[in-house]
Amino acid sequence: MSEAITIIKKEGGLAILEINRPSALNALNEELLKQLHQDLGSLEKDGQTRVLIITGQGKAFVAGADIAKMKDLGASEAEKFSAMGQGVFDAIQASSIVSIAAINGFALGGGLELALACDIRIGSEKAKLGLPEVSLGLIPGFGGTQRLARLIGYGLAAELVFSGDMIGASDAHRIGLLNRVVKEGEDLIGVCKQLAESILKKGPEAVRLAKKIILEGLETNLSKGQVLEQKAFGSVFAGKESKEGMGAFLEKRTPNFSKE
Ligand code: CO8
Repeated sequence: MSEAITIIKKEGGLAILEINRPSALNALNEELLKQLHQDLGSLEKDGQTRVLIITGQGKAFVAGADIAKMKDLGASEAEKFSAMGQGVFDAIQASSIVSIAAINGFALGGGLELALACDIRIGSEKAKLGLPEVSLGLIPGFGGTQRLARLIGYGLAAELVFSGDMIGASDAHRIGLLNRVVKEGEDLIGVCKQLAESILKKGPEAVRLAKKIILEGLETNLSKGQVLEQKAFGSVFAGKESKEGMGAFLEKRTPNFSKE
């Protein structure tokens, strides 16, 4: 039997998804993209998973879209492939599940674009990040031209996209592409799990709503974003979670959000 291209481990509200195509440095072909979409759908459906860590098997997180599979595409097929990949990554970003990219090695091209669609990026010291598409006569096609500039600003995104250069973890951290760098010898997944546990202890509805509002706010101007926040802020008062959270603080006890 052939090995699964993604492996999912569930631990309570946390799921760890490992991309398992190490012989091609986890390069994304159509099958793998479809599998990722399907995995996300099942995790959303189970109603249990609230944080998802995505990582790669072997020395790469994901080394990009599968170049061998792209080489003979025509223009309209390439456009479709771009739309398909964007659709999968949009679904990850829009999901109520908080996603953490645990970048264990190369995150290049489509691999960096996958990481950019995650809410949080934590890299090992060995991580190498970049959008090398121009070296192949291509441009990023899974959201990279859009998400990178939104995350780190136009000038830095322009340098990375136009040069196609890879950068190391400490530079990626310095420019805000990585939230944190985990030193060699330390456990990358362990660090990601600690963060996940911290998120899992908080009000699930509050976290879900905060994610939604931050993302919606990025698509609009400040005053409209503030209105979105006001409405969401009001709506949390209608739920039991805020009563439990504030009540627990005043009663000097740990909140129990699971009873909601
Ligand atoms: N696609 C297909 N196969 C790959 C890819 C890839 N992106 N990356 C690595 N591989 C394969 C290699 O061909 C090799 O296979 P084999 O053993 O059969 O020869 C195997 O993985 C191991 O790779 P290397 O021997 O090259 O390993 P090294 O450690 O020497 O080098 C690198 C590692 C530097 C990461 C190198 O593999 C590399 O440069 N890879 C390509 C990186 C790249 O250019 N990525 C961007 C791809 S384009 C893209 O992602 C566009 C996304 C948007 C698509 C929009 C749709 C139209």
